[in-house]
Amino acid sequence: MSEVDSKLYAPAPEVVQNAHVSGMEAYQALVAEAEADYEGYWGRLAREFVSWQQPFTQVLDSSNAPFFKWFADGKLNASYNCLDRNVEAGKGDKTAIIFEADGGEVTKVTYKELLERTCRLANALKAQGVKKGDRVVIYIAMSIDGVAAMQACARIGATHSVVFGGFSAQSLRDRIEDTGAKLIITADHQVRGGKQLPLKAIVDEALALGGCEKIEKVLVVKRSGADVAMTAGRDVWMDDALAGQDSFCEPEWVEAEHPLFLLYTSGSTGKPKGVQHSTGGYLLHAALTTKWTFDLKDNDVFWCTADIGWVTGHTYITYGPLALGATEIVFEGVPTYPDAGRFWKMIQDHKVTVFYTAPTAIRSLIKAAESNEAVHPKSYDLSSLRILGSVGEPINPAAWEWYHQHVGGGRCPIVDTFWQTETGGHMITPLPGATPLVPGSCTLPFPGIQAAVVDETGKEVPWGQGGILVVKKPWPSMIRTIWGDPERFKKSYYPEDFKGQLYLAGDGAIRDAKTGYFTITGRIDDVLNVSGHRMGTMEIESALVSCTELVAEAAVVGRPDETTGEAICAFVVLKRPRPSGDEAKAIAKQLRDHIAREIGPIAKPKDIRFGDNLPKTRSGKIMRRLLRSVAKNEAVTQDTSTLENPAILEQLGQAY
Ligand code: 6R9
Repeated sequence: MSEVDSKLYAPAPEVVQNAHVSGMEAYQALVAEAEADYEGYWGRLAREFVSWQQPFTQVLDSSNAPFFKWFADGKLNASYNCLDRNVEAGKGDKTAIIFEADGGEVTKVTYKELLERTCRLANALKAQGVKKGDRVVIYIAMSIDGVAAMQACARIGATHSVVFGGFSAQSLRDRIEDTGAKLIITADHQVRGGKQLPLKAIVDEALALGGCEKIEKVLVVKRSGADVAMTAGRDVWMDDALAGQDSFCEPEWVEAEHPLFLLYTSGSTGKPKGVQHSTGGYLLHAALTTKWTFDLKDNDVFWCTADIGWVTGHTYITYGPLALGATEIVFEGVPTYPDAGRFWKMIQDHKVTVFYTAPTAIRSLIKAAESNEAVHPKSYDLSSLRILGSVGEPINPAAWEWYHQHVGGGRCPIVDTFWQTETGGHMITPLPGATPLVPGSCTLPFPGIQAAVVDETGKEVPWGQGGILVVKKPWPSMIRTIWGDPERFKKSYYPEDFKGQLYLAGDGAIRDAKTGYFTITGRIDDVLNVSGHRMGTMEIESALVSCTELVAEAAVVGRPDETTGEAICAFVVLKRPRPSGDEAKAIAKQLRDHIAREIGPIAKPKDIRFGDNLPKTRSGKIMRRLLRSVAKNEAVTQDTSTLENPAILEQLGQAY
């Protein structure tokens, strides 16, 4: 066997046999079908996977490219597809969600109950004045209410924008303002890792910052029951809003292109982008990829550990599994509470069959398991598991092998799914009953997705040569635009360099010379991936310089980190003399706290280095490549002859 072959994990015959996409021939046949008749392929699947109130007559409309439209004259409702349709199919008493709270209490809801809860919430939203086309911001932790809130918005044609509960008041404010939302759904608190953290108080703070004058109402779910301030006329307890509401709400039939949600993500400039998704095309890909990538069957117990504040939680918690009528876990807490065996215990308790998590979680659990046998997966019965998934960042082969052996017992295929907020669902991923796996590679495009690796001119490079990852054809669940900024959408994703013909993912990739398998080599723009969270370096830089009493100038780069994938390193020039020792430590803490307030704790730099200046070329450009070497504690090998002030390199050697 060659080097490459020895690393291949072919799917076991019993996995292939029962799979929805069974064997490589079946995969190839789908790829060929899409190639032969692209629109025919997507049209067929759209009819199979989505229930339309009014059928579409045209699959793809490219007349205003790159603002593509899919199934444009079709009408549907996403919540009808996720709830009513399952009840009508006789699944009313099937468990839709198994919710496990931080403290371990378990609540289950059936499809019938989730439909009723969603309908009452939808009626409550209407009673508060929310109409089709309005935006609703959701700032809440992992909960049945969170899922129901998203579904309720979809039901009445309101566009939801979920803001991750770890974002600060400032970030929340920026998003509320950008969406022009009318109403916010939040909770009094969130509970994570045994700690009670504020949500409502942060909403109050965000609204007090100004710019959110369009907000009329704030609906507050009771989670902690502790006292929170309520502003008369604006804030309403969810229980009061729900009281007396009917348990059925007629779905609002919307056009396929109607914006289902906006989700903010980081780009290479300072301002987060409001990624706009459609209803029809998005729902199709959510359902389709959930079924094929996870080979999901009716008796599966599916668990995606992502937060609904991120796209993974949208597609693989709120929409995909429910559209298929599956049973899924929603988990409020964190993987390390009460101990680092929490995931394994939950898999054991709920007999989870398909488990989807992030490499950063796996890496931190490996560390914990290695030093404490009690939290090692082998101390739990994980025999229910059938398929494992990974998402958010590259999974390093060592973590892959551990996940495969210790969590999957050597028998569960791992689907390493590459995709983005902008793509709506999986783009490059193995299919468990078809694709032979290679640790560290996301393998091959999902059938119908035409991914390629190109050079700067847009020409495909030979296999074995690294380049820029692009998608050659539009696909149903693609980003429709950046909310309020169509020009930025075009520039970011369909750049002139590629004559506006190729979707630019923002990642580098290389295809294996023999198999053509894709390996993602990381972002090619100024976006960092820390624990699977996307952050723009510019965003963090602006947060730093907004600390005007302290900071004169700042530059942020990433460096590799064993646990979090990448770590944030900030280089800072202060408005006062360069500090050292305890003073530097104290200022570093002050800056981290400032960033936590501006963006959220996830954006706190791991290293802060102080200099009298930043290394710049004579024309005044910050030498970021050089900063990356410094951040890695590497010897600087770059040419520093153009450096304005070589002495500062030494100053930057110390990280706080
Ligand atoms: C779903 C999600 C997108 C960026 C993406 C890439 C990285 C995601 C990956 C992966 C390697 C994988 N990424 N999955 N890199 N292998 N399987 O994570 O969306 O938060 O928008 O991040 O994450 O760099 O461009 P999002």
